[in-house]
Amino acid sequence: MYYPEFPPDCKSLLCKYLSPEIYASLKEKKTRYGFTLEQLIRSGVKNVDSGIGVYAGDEESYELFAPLLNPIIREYHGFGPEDRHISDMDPSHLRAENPDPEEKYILSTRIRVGRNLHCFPLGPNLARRERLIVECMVSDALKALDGELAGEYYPLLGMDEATKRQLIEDHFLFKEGDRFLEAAGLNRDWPEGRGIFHNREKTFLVWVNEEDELRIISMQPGGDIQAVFARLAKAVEELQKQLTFAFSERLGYITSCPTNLGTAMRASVHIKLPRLGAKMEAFKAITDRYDLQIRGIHGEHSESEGGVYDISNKRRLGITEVQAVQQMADGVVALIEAEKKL
Ligand code: ADP
Ligand code: DAR
Repeated sequence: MYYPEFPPDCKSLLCKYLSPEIYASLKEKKTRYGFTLEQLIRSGVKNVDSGIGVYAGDEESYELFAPLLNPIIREYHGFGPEDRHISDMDPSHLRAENPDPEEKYILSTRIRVGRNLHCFPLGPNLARRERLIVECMVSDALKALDGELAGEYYPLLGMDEATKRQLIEDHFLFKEGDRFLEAAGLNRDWPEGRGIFHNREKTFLVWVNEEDELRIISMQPGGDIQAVFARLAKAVEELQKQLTFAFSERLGYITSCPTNLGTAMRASVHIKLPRLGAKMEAFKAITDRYDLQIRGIHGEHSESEGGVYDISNKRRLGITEVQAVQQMADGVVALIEAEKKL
């Protein structure tokens, strides 16, 4: 293994922080689950247009490869090695009235958290058998849920193409892993061991073995952010009775990509803002003020369509779940006010 060659215009945090000295100090190291530096950086070495470029293979990666990962975490989250994550998923601490009760702007609200099983490797380092055991444990825990959360688990293996395409088009199911996830080893043995659980109304869903071992999702049409968060908090509380999630006092919930550490939460709305969309400078001034991301309506690397944007929290680590949702809700109020003025 040799020090990777990055092109001069490489902008990933990997090429910014992987100095030859850090590379030399880490290149022979291996975690208890056998994960190496070469595996950690493979995605960013193969995809030099990555934003970050690394995916962890287990909880231990974040300590063993800290000389590389801590500067990346500091730059992305503004979170230093001495900082400690605090979690708060108590819905009574959230003040998020529906910003759009007449449903003129907000098409839908979605809040998700990533989770991985304690004592298992993360996705990039899961052996085939381990991934099937994770699928079995998680789907068993999901089948035990009752009331509003009760539903069915649908393995991706054997799912007919039309159903899969419709679920993706309707924003319920994940797309097959992109080249970044491919290079990280997250698409190995695809589609075996992957699947989606959802209740009848498709307001509570869980992705199994996509980028993380669980993506726990609460979503519904309209802007009732409070109800979406309350459902998610209840679901996580119920699942935590049956499953132990990878969690660190320092970094919060452990995820394969460092951008998802801490709350591992994305709280988003799909919102119609055609006038603001024609004034991107003003649009970005508001989203910057509330630390929000503007994205397309089919998730990462997608475009907005028909003046509809995906607005979500940018920060996930060093703020609590309630603060992340509060920031998104307050930002959406400001965006709707600005759209009305235009
Ligand atoms: P994640 O951040 O959980 O990886 P993405 O942001 O990539 O998820 O989006 C995954 C899917 O969820 C995409 O189809 C996206 O359109 C959909 N999605 C995200 N936010 C919303 C929302 N507020 N309403 C409906 N669908 C959404
Ligand atoms: N393409 C990778 C992913 C960064 C964040 N998105 C995730 N984790 N889905 C990159 O390094 O740009």
